[in-house]
Amino acid sequence: TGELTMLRPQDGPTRERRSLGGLWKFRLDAEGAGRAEGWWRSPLAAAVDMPVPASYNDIFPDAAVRDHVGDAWYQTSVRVPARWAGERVVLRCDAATHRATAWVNDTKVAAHEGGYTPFEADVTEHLRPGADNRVTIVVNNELTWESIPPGRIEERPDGRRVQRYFHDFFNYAGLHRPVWLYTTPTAHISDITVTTAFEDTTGVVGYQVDSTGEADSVRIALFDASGAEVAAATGAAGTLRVPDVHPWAPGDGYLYALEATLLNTAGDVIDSYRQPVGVRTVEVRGNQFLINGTPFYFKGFGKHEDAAIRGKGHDDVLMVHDFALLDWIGANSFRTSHYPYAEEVLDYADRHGVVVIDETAAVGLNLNIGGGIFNSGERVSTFSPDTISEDTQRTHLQAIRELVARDKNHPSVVLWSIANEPDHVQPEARDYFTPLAAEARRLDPTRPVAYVNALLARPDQCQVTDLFDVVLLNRYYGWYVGPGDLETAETALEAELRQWAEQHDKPIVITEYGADTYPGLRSTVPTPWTEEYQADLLDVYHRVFDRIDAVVGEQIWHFADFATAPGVFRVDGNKKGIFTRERRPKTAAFNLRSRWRKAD
Ligand code: BDP
Repeated sequence: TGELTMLRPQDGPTRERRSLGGLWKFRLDAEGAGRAEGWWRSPLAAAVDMPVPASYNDIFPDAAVRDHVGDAWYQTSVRVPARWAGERVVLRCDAATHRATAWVNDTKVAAHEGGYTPFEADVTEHLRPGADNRVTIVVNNELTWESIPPGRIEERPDGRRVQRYFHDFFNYAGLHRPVWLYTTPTAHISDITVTTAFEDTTGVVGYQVDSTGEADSVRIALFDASGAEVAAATGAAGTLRVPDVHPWAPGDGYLYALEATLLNTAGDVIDSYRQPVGVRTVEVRGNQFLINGTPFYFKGFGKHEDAAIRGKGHDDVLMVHDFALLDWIGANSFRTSHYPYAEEVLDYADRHGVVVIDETAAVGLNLNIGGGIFNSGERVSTFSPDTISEDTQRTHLQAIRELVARDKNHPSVVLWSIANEPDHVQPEARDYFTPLAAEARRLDPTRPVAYVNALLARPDQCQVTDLFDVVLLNRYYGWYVGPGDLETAETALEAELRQWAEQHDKPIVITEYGADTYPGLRSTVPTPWTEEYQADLLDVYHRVFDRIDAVVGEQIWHFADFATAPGVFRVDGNKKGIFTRERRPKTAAFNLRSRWRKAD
């Protein structure tokens, strides 16, 4: 504890939030002039309006904005109430992709690496309550061998810099999630950690409250969903017992609220924070995945934060609609492929009993997928001092720390996925992943840890499976392997899954399988890209899954069509969605709905 504190801003008796959402001034800076010239020191010149939150790429009909590589400046002017004087004031950015530096007026207050986790800075000394203040954030979207995800920048003969990357979704950038100013008292609660267990029908809630500054005592109260107090305690760490507890369970997002109050010697309230708590357990036993001691079967999708125009910008409209579609189709879970999603999404999953596999942004750590680097046929070593190296590993470790620090209290999160389809065949993979898996376990002993295995590695070739608790497999028989031939796909898939089940006594979740499908394209005979082919392929996989006990989940690739970098394999993006990018169903959606909604 105390390593990274990421308590979400909230309103309360001792705290106040101000969202900085809206239109900011915006300016691209491919040459990097702004840092040298000190653009934060004055109103941003030659700026356009840019909505926050949103990706900036698709807002203008302009390839220079869409394909920009380098710095992009955001600036807003803000007045906060004069009564904020005397409070501690914090600037928090929920996500700036992929890295950012922030200034309040003339002072640099924060710098952060990683595009999908929050950062914040105490700006009490720099923000003048009641007056005008400039908040400037420069966001940089470059992907390198040291970033997570990795990438490399190529220079064209005309001097243009082009970003290349090894993952299959568009490199959207910008201020993707809310930016906040918020207050806390000077002495304040800085972090809360909650763990939950059962003793028969009693819920056991372990808690730890970290605080900074002078405070005499901590009072804890736990309220049920009706607001009735069901348990209380004093002290910064301890255990609460809830007789006849209402568990959090898939499909039943029951939440308690743990209220932590800091008190001074006179018994006055100094700070107060409410942390939602779902009482549930997660356990891997043999080849089963147990939630609250009951075998759980994952039904759902790999998703993306992706939509027309706004790109990866968080949007409550889209979020609620996507969850409604998950419910409509009978899904009970999803994976946050391939990066941590907005905290709003996890809150929603908590409240609605949707199960989440929570993934870091470590995607594309494999230089030999798709015929070598950028289909050149060139074989490269993924792990080397010049490619994925100790520097990458250091960034990756930090990404895991930030993910766990941010998401540890979400009952919906049942499994950490620390990477998607890394190179796990080269022997160096073991050295690379051993410390990462160990750190994830050290940070959170309450959840299993996994990584996602790509189609190239059979169980006897993979170097790292034994480091993890659950086998997550992405498989594309009938698509990348043997397109059009579903008979062979069925035999090959079954043979491989049986091999996994024999060699590892672990639960298997198929975290990707599917087929690109152009909506409206139909055929009477098996034809890749048609709606029928997608539906038939999924049926084949489902028949196989149903025959293998160790398979405890199916998450289709993908929930909805999404944007990618251009390529001959992509038709205006990846079309493996069961829904189009506008969230219209393809034929397979109805088959899935009847499979997933029928009583278990
Ligand atoms: C898998 C990746 C995923 C891709 C998918 C595909 O994990 O990000 O979008 O393939 O090719 O290898 O559709």
